[in-house]
Amino acid sequence: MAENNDKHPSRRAFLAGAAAVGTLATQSRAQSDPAISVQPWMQELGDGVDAAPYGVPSPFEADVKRRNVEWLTADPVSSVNFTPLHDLDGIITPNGLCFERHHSGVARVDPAQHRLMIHGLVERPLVFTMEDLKRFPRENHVYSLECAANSGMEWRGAQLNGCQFTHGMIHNVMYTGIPLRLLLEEAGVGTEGKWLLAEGADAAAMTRSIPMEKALDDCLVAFKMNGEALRPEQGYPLRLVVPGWEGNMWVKWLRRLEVGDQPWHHREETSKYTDLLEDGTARRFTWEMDAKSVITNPSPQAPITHGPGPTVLTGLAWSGRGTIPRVDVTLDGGKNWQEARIDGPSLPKSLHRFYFEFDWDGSPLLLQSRAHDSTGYVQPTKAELRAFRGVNSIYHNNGIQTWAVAADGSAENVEIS
Ligand SMILES: Nc1nc2c(c(=O)[nH]1)N[C@H]1C(S)=C(S)[C@@H](COP(=O)(O)O)O[C@H]1N2
Ligand SMILES: [Mo]
Repeated sequence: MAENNDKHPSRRAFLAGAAAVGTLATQSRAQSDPAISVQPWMQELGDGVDAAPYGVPSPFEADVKRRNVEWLTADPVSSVNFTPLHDLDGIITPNGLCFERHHSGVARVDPAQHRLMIHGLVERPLVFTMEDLKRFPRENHVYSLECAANSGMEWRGAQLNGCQFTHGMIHNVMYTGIPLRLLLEEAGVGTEGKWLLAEGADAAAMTRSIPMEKALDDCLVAFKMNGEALRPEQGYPLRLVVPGWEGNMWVKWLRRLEVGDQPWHHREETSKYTDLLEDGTARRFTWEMDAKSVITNPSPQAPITHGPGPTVLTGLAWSGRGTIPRVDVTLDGGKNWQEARIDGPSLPKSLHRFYFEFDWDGSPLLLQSRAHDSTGYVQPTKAELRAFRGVNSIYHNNGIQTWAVAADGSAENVEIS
């Protein structure tokens, strides 16, 4: 395949290739493709307005859906499903496709009966209704939520065949919410208030300790996602948004915030979401999500079906510490790296979309992507990660992913480094 060193080699190659598409396939279609004739849908009227007062995707897109891996968990009420990253483009995850992770199912909360309590080491314990909350100034921010267990099944080697399953515990949403700082100030947080316990109104009453510095920095108490009310699966009517930090801390169905002077050391920050190292000690409070990326097309669920010639490679990159100024891509398992083209908004702690257009010669490929974040951190190989972390971890796997593409265009999850 073509390799050269100018800054956007892929673009020139692609434009040359685009002409080839024009002369071969698309031109012969102009002579003989029966599908250019008048189709049934041109010969009858379609549905009127209001056929679907809340719109749904085309029936031809029925395969675009969240999926779970049945053997992973014993029961769907304490389980996870995965965002179909290979079917999406741009950076925003549609609400109905955001992966779900519940410890005790989706709480059925009546917003009129929902309350948010702030208590503990505060001057004035407060209880807010949803109506009260909507009188505070709001902000809109796009943030990605990644479960710390994303790619966890891949620690010891390649396992699940598809980026939906290896990387799909992530979604990227525009939240509308109230800065948590404003609510804490309203309650009067003094200097002795160093930690915050957030609790959900689900049957698990899931709780996490959050340092006050973060709570006062960029956390939101959100009630809308991508413009509409939070979906029940995502914490309707209220969820905590903890930008850049592991998904577990983003407490859904948020009902209680207790201010304290030390962390609570509950289940989700002790036996779960800590990383056991080779020497028997465990890393704790690994809140910030490290920079990571994945190629979403081609990938095992999205093989190359058009044969050799112009090919669009695309993927996602993100960092819990800032933006992604650069993504590198290799077609040959890391021998040669080229810079991908980042397209669309580059927002801190949000997904970034990258593209790499190339002329596929039909030979087998080993595809990888490597993210650089705005702090200068570079996404490690799996070997580099294991050298530091061993093989006992489940959480915080941000190693470089490899897809092997065969000559027939099919793709498979493999590990080479
Ligand atoms: N109340 C409550 N909040 C919760 C959970 C939960 O089970 N109950 N799951 C957590 C975990 S482990 C993750 S990764 C994210 C998942 O958010 P999502 O379901 O919107 O994808 O929510 C977090 N917040
Ligand atoms: Mo999670």
